[in-house]
Amino acid sequence: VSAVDKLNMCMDGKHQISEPRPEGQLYQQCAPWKDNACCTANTTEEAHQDNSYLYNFNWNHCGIMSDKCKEHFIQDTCFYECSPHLGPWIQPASESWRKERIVDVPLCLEDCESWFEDCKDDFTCKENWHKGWDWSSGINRCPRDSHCSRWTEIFPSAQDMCEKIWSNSYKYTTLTKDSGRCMQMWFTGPNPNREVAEYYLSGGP
Ligand code: FOL
Repeated sequence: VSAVDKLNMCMDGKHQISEPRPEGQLYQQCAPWKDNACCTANTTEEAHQDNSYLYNFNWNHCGIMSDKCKEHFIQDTCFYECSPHLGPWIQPASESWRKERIVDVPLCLEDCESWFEDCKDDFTCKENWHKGWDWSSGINRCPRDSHCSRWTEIFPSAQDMCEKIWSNSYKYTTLTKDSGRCMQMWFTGPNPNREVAEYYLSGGP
């Protein structure tokens, strides 16, 4: 993949399309990606559902997840499924359900901190949400060797949460949105992440 393509490409995941394209009908929180996206309208509608067919993932594995917390997981799903500017961080994956993954995407401070703030009164039983669930009922439940704990017992800091929850998809940074050096999960208007990808492709810091 050339440097130019790396600026505008889709990862070979479970639901991403092969090439980014405009998709006018992206649902609610995923609408910011409508001008150029790796997701379909259907995927974005599913991203807003509990236990969606995307991964049959159960956010409510330790009681009902609060709406304010869930909003960030929906935004993370939009970012993960729709982003066309993740090229610099795409790596081969060893899971059965995807060929490629993202590693160490530098997430803007505000996005990680607000995610943690809005989830810190919720509960979970696992630090890594990619692996080790009990899937016997069709959706993920806490495995037998675990129990539901306060969010902050599992994730002592925003950094722990952002980095560990999806097996280092994200790297915690102290870079703020105005730096142009970190990726934004939450944005309005034109996608600010293209120039961030450009910066890291041209050598980075
Ligand atoms: N968001 C971000 N930012 N990065 C991601 O990598 C990401 N991945 C998902 C959703 N949002 C993301 C997908 N989530 C399983 C669990 C979670 C999941 C996808 C699949 C799952 O089936 N886990 C099995 C192991 C399957 C395997 O590795 O073959 C398990 O043991 O629980």
